[in-house]
Amino acid sequence: MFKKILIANRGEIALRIIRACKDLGITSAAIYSEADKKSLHTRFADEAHLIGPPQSDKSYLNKEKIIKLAREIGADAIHPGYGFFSENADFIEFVEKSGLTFIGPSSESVRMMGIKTAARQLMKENNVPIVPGLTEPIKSTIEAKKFAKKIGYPILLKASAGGGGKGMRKIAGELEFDSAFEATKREALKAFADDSIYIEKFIENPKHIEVQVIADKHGNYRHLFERECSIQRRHQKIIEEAPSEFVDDKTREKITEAALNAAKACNYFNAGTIEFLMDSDKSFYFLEMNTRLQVEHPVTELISGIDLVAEQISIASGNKISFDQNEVNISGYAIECRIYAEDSFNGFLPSTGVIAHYNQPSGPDVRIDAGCNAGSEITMFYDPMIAKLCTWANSKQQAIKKMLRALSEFYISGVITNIEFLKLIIQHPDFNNGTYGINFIDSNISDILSTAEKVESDDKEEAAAILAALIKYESISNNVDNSIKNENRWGELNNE
Ligand code: MV4
Repeated sequence: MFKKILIANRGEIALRIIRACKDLGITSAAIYSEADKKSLHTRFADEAHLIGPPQSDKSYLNKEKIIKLAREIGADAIHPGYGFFSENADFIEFVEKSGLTFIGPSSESVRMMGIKTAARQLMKENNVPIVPGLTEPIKSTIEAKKFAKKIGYPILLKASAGGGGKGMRKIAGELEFDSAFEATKREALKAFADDSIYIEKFIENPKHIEVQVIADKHGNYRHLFERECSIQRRHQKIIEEAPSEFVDDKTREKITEAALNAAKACNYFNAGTIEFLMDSDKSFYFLEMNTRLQVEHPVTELISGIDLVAEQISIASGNKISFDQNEVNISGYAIECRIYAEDSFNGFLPSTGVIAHYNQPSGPDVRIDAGCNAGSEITMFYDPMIAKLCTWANSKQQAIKKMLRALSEFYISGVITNIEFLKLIIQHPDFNNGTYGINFIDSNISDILSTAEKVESDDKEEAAAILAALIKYESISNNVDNSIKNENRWGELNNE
């Protein structure tokens, strides 16, 4: 096992990795930028090393400096977390050549999954269903138009080197083809320095279902079931669940088998996720593979009882996976809400500033992964996620109830958060029914925002009525009325 791990990340995920290191008896070494001198990850790690200025490219993305530091401090391995270097094949290769261990897949596996057309071809050859479409970049627009007609409009043009929503364009019919083709090519060249594009059939409002896999360096592969990640806005996930109530046992059997085939096809080791689109008839199609630990991994940990980060570290050091497939079962239901510093009711504008007060929920079946507390600053330099709040219960309905309870216990001042917006989403009838696809937020935004206005005006009326009642009451007695109905009284308690 490793003696010391350098954590090439910040925020909540750096803390998550520090905790796993402590549990395993491994020394944790944090790196931090000048903006993170007082951050939790800097304080909680066994040791912390200043890496550079606040800008990511000068600190958390300074490849040479990070590897040099790892050598100097005698680290045996580097954990990249998510984002930053986690899926950068050049960085991984650099780590491999330096003699250190990268806690993640090989640079080769990451490269194989990086080019979408090649990944689709590989999946096709390995019994993983792909969205109908091309597995090679378009060479001739005449041929491409013939192909589009054959599979039927609408279609999507996608950048071969793309992913995560960039370099993608919908075409409703042949008339739009030429201009869309040129525009997507330009975009792809600009974003990925590669103008190869290909065609997929457009799937209307599918679900986004992903499967967690894990593999060791001895050829053992396991899956840890699926996550439902359809509640998103502009490719930013907001709420994730495990398992998906939409996935029945038969479909689960098929989709997890497909995911294992995908991992085997690229000789994968460590933790990874296979993303699928799922149609209303439960047919599913490979979308892409995320060759890293994901933000939403806690919901999988909650339903499986497996510590994914500890397992990642153990596998990277050469151990076999610690469990058999038949030893893991789905236990209960978990939901994750991402708490962002943003003004959801005002164009989702990011909200920067210093967090003045911070109280986080706790109690039975609540898990918090937070990177901030009182005094932390939300800056433009990094992701505005404040915390991940998960609840666990025997059923989705109970998990939602616990989530509402927990969300109401949050008290954050100094920055605006999306907590009220999250409460509205989880109370929406469609969220409760499970009948939603990736368009859920966009399609229901006016509905959700108007509910917020209604709640607010009800509150005002109610507040006025309570005040009137109080005045009347106080004129008779000096007793303090403790019966004010207010689900969050932090403001009062802090005399704000
Ligand atoms: C699609 C699609 C519909 N049909 N492909 C967006 C991100 C990129 N990874 C793939 N994406 C999509 N590909 C076909 N053939 C719809 C999306 C999509 C999406 C997918 C997953 C999660 C959120 C999404 C939001 C918008 C569009």
